Amino acid sequence: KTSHGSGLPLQESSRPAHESSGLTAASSSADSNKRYILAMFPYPSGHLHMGHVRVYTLSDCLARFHAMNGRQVLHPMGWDAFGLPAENAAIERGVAPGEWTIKNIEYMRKQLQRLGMAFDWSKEVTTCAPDYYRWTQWIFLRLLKAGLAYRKNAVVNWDPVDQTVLANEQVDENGRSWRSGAVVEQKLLNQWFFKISAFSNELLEGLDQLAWPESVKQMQRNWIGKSTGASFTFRFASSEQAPLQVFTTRPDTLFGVTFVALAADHPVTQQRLTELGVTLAANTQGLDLKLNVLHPITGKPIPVYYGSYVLSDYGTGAVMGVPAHDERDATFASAMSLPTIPVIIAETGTLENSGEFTGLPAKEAAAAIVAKAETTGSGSIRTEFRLRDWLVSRQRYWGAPIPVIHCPKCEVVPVPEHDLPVVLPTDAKFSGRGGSPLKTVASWMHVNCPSCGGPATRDADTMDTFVDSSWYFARFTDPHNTTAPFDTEAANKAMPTDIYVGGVEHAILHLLYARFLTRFFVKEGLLKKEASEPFQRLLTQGMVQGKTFKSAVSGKYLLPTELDSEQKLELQTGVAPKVVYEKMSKSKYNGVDPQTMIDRYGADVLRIFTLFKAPPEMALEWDENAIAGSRRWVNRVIELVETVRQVPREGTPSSVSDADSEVLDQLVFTTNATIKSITNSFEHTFAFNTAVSDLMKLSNTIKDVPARLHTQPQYTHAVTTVVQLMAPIAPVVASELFERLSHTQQSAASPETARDVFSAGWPVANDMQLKPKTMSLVVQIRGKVRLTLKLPARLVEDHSALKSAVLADAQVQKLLANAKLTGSESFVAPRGNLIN
Ligand code: ANZ
Ligand code: ZN
Repeated sequence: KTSHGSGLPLQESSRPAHESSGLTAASSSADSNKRYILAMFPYPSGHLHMGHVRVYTLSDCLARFHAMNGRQVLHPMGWDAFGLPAENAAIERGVAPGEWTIKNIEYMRKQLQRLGMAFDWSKEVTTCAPDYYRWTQWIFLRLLKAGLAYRKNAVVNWDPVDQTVLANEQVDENGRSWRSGAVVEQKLLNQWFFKISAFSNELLEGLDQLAWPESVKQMQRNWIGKSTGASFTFRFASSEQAPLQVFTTRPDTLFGVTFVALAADHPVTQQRLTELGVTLAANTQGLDLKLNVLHPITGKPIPVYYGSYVLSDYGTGAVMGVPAHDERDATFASAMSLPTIPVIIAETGTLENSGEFTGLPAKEAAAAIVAKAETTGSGSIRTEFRLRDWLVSRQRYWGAPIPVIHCPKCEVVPVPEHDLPVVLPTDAKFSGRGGSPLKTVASWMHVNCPSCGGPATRDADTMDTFVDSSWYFARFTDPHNTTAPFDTEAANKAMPTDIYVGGVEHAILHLLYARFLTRFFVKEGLLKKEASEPFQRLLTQGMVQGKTFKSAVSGKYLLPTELDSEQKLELQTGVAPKVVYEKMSKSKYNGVDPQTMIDRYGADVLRIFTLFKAPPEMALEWDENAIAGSRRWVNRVIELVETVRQVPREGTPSSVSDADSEVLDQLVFTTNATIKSITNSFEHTFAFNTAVSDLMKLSNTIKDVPARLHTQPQYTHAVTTVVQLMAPIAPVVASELFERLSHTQQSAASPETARDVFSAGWPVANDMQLKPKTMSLVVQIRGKVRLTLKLPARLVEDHSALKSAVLADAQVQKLLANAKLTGSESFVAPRGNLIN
């Protein structure tokens, strides 16, 4: 079947691989038997890239493995279909974003099918479809009702070229937009936020129980950023004005405070600027606000400043300045000519200049100072989180419209649930400038207020596409529900996902947002508590890197046409180029198109190579020359199957010699050991690269079995096992070969019991046969290898019996004829253990 692109001389298989996987033929419906295997769904950019091939090969292998083990597998696929590129295509080429997206989806779906991916396409979801984003909007309204969606004026990163708000992580360290490269400006806009900060602690503590890479958990912890410290109250000396609260992680330095600094939008800053009649310039580092507050313990007057280094949305937007022990405070103090009071002696770590606390070790002093302040109501222990609320408004067209209406009388009015979805109009104008394109569609913008019936307008912004991808895994459990985002019972059965496979670039935001919405669902009673963490186990696949050639002379990236035919020399200079592996990109001429690879080698070989070349978490250096090895292995397995098919069909196995039975014992041992190790790789370690190499080794062992033994059941069992074990990795080849085997009498794959390789089940290792019956013992005498003895393997456990057996051997006795044994001779057993 050419559509599988296996490129191998195989007969047509009766069923396409993605249908014959048996993924729906689960043997039990017990919850513990379910496996929800999810790969991060792709953005439909146009065609698959190598990263997609890698991630979906991983999830597909896992899904097929678990299905073969009789588990109820959910392995769905969908499309993260809203987002900027569709809109840019509209701007640049005048194609409607919806049309562009659908066309890409059609093409990429075909590509995935050609790769032999066993996705359950009946569960496909597309986030830009109204029947999906209807529920994204519904979730927005639930958050709004729960007080977890709110609007506020916020300083946002504004890309003056793309005319859009950027997330912090879309601004590089030089303050430029990741996309347009423009210098990002600060702008004040009224925006919608999701109150993820209300879940800071839960999101932090939930990490501990997860089987995720430690590095990813640490990134999340840092992002959430828990700080423990204290809050102190600095009262105003002269007025009844509300006192200043500061947050500090260093209460031990309280006696070293020489000023308090406030953020620009702190109410006290704003009020004083008005009173003083001054405005802040963008480069004002600090300003004396000509106010004093009182030290919470000593009552000493402390001056209050505006400080540009104080963040408005962290802690209380106010800092107690301790120039002696904090660098930023020191810089500020020297710029403002403020004094410095050292309070901790560097050598001893004890306090000085700190009244009754002088002499205490800093740690003790911190607790004592907070306790003292507590007695006068001017301080307490406090925890702060760095995690900011999630800004979800986007001044973009291709996203889920924010389902609220702005009424001059009633203000913000939620769109009534029965009016959902708020469908995107198809006649928006795209210029790429001037804010939200939805504003250009007057007929869509103007509506009657659902509350008072008067004239009102829709919210012209759409939601961040991260909202769409923060709940798709729940929708997959019940994708066609028209009355709810998902049925609670259905979701409770399938959730949480057991294995989530995806790129480490989503280690922070996507995973955090998804964890947040999941916890919200639990809070709303839409999901059971046990599903609070949506992703139990995370497998982050490494990047696929391309081979780049850099000129050793100019340092420029070289095109293949700039190299000689063997890619050894740069044509122009005659000098060997530098070869490095780097992230695939157009500018580096190192991209590899999966489609070309499928056409050239077939999907199965591509899958095998992807798994074999590197452990899943590591970078994969794409080297087309190395693919030949994977192809050779597939051909070898085909040959092995032929050896089984060609044996005469009649006759019971004739009796075998001792030497032959030893070969068969060894074969049985290797077969069982391979089942065991591959099962372990698939189930626990995800070491797919070693799984493939173990299978290659077993194939080699089988190849060495002499032809006279090809009729033996141990032989056909070994060959059949290779085919079964390779099925999750190379489904098309395995299906075909299994079918061929089932037509031979000797095969363990009896046609009555097994329809195809995927319903035949996963091979089970026979523990009894996991130990070889015989072993090879290398005998050295005075450091020289003299001979190899075959002895019963059980002797390994009985050293003195082993020694006697060796000494009893006729050849050994001959060799030792003239020797006098001292009793300290060494015996080297098969696995290297030394026996004296
Ligand atoms: C006094 C002090 C003395 C501080 C010292 C540090 C060292 P983390 O660990 O990140 O939580 N701070 C508090 N609010 C701030 C704001 N809105 N903008 C800028 N800085 C702020 O940092 C907590 C520390 O950062 C606090 O502890 C405070 O300075 C400062 F030797 O208080 B510290
Ligand atoms: Zn109204």
